[in-house]
Amino acid sequence: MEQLVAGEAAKLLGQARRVVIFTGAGMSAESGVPTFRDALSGLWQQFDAQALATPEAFRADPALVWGWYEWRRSAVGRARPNQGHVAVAAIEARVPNCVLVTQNVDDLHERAGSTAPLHLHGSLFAPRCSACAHPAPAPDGMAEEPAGGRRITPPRCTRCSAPVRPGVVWFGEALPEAALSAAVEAAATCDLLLTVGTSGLVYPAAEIPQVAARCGAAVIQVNPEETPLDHVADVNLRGPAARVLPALVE
Ligand code: BV8
Ligand code: ZN
Repeated sequence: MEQLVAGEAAKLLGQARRVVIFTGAGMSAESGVPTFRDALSGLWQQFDAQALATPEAFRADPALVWGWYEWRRSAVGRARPNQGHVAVAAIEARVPNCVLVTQNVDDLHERAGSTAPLHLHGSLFAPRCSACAHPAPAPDGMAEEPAGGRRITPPRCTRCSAPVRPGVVWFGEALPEAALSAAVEAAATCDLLLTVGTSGLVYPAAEIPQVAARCGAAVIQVNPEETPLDHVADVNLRGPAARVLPALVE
């Protein structure tokens, strides 16, 4: 059954002229980067990601939140793009009009050769001032994962000396307008959307595959687990991205 379904997906992909690839944290799981939920296993499990990934948490304890993001940034720095990221870049190179939209804040798509992913939730590599938004350099060196968690006092803005914050979109914050409208426009005009490694729980990003389906595109989902997007997808490929995606571009 699985072979048949993958063959159907590869055929749909081969016929598509305008493709959107929509990725979530599961895309980076096989690179050893914890997905959002399991970013809290071990060291951080006493925290709720949704509680840490908020402006309120940063205001209350900037060193705790900055330390968490520095730990995640160092995990990404030690990781390598997996075969799924490489397959995504191969699809982008092959399809005449292909837009990559990612919820991920890592740089693994770029390191696998994707040239212009739309980052709906920002990036671990674009810190900025929490007051005047002046861009700040991502500190070099890696915050190793020390036992028992680690507060790291955030650097100060060189322009107004307010604390520097991670360049990600926190819960309760608006997504970057340009990236979101470009992603919606691409989803509304594509003929196929490939959604990979997302639970489809976080809005408004989770709207993207639904916009594509409503506008008549074929939707293929790659995920080892069931998600709310099962009902949106025409083809559900039940498996990990680094195994399933390369088979689509053979
Ligand atoms: C907004 C950056 C309005 C930070 C992220 C109630 C209260 C408050 C808010 C809300 C509410 N109800 C709804 C909301 C809105 C809220 C929301 O959607 N909440 C959810 C939880 C219900 N959304 C927001 O707050 C957004 N902003 O609405 O603003 C507004 C408008 C105007 C003006 C002002 C305000 C902002 C949302 C962005 C949050 N930031 N990331 C950071 O990274 O720290 S989202 C974060 O969680 C990740 O980016 C990820 O996308 C998302 C989910 O995390 P995960 O579950 O890990 O990842 P994912 O969902 O992708 O799931 C992993 C999947 O991979 C699983 O399905 C798994 O099966 C699969 N998988 C595992 N291994 C593999 C695999 N797949 C393939 N291969 C594998 N090997
Ligand atoms: Zn500043």
